[in-house]
Amino acid sequence: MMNRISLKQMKLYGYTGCLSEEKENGQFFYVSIDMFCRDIPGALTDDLNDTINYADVYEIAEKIVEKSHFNLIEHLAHEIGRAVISKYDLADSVRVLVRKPDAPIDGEFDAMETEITVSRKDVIIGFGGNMGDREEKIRTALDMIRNNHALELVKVSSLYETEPVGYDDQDDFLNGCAVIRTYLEPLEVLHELQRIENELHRVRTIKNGPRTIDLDILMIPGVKMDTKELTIPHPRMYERAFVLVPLRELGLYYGPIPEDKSVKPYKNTDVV
Ligand code: PH2
Ligand code: MG
Ligand code: MG
Repeated sequence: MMNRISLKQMKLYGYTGCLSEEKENGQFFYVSIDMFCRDIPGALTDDLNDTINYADVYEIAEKIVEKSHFNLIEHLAHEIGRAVISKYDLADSVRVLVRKPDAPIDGEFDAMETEITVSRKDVIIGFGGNMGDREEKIRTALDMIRNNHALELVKVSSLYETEPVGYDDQDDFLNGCAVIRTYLEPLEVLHELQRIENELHRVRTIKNGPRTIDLDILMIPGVKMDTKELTIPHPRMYERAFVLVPLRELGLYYGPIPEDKSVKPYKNTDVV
């Protein structure tokens, strides 16, 4: 069950609209925000620090509406939702309604209106590497995820020593998987993970060959996609024991596990 904190029909002056006249003269917008939270500790403690202060949310919305000159009310609503959810970890999803009662259109109407929701999702990732100090690379990559304001590292499996898959003539890998919670879109998460790989000086010369660190999106509950840049679920995950064994440990996989390559618990279990 979800709890909710809402701001209803804030009357704010802004400059969003496709017509140049709208961008120049501006008009009134009515903005409503619903913040859905699994838990609002302040409901129990009666402490303002244990909730989302709606006065602060009002200011965020006011600033964005007054300063922006977007074309679309959808984008305006999305920017407000993003700003709010990124500031308040307590919010699992944020729904933003933007109404434009004076849209410059001939005819009679109550208002033009849009509703946009941004929400947090779990992103399940696999990680691994087989070059240099493997433990150190994994520890650093996980710390970089922890320190990223948009990503919350929720759970990490233990590490496994695994035989290489796809290209045999290389050292064994250290592998594991983790759950990240984030309001970012899948492609944005991918880009964050790639940035971390690059910062750790990832080198990769051959397909499936040696690498310092590999961070792959495995699955996102409720999300299926297949683009040039990103396929979810990961297209080869069900053939790979080095992915499935740590997933099973986290209670995220219950199916069969291929036995062609060995996957052994790693000696040092308190790395992560
Ligand atoms: N990654 C690959 C190819 N093969 N084998 C193991 N054991 N572990 C990996 O992480 C791995 C692999 C491509 O990403
Ligand atoms: Mg990979
Ligand atoms: Mg990869």
